[in-house]
Amino acid sequence: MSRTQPNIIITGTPGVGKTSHCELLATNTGLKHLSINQIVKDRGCHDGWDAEYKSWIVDEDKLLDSLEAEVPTGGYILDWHACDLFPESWIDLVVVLRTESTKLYDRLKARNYPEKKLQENLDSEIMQVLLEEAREGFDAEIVVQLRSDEVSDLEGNVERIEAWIENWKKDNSG
Ligand code: DAT
Repeated sequence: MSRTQPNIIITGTPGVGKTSHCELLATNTGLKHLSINQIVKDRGCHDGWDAEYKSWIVDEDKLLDSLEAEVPTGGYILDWHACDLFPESWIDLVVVLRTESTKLYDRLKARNYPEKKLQENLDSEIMQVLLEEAREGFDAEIVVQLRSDEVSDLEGNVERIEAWIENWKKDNSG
């Protein structure tokens, strides 16, 4: 399906700043912020609650079925700590946010993450698991890695993505 507006995934380890980036980007561009966490919860795309990890056990088939009618039409910012389940044909840009581990530790600690979940997420960031997942799932030219250590990074990243969107629209008009 051809789109008049692009679809963008903003991904990365929990705490790197996905929500903050998506909200600012949605405000500045009018693209719609889709919090996949919220959708999983609101639309029941899960097999229950994992009490140890304090997170939903996602049913990926249900989730994709639920997104199929809206996302391929374009204009969405998908906000999630995974990206390889989304069909390549839906996606125009994958942004992987990265945060220095001591800063990420502080952000997750402030969220009262259980110790095991906190450590696993820190390891995942250090091992750049999400970056590898993005590179395996999508063409190298649509995957970008951006730093999200400081508030000024957030502002700069959003400006950069806005410029990318304008270019995409020019390249894909008519
Ligand atoms: P995520 O959606 O990836 O879990 P978030 O947007 O909720 O992350 O951000 C987690 C916390 O870190 C929140 O208190 C805002 C803060 N934060 C996010 N990006 C930041 C940045 N680039 N610089 C400083 N703080 C940031």
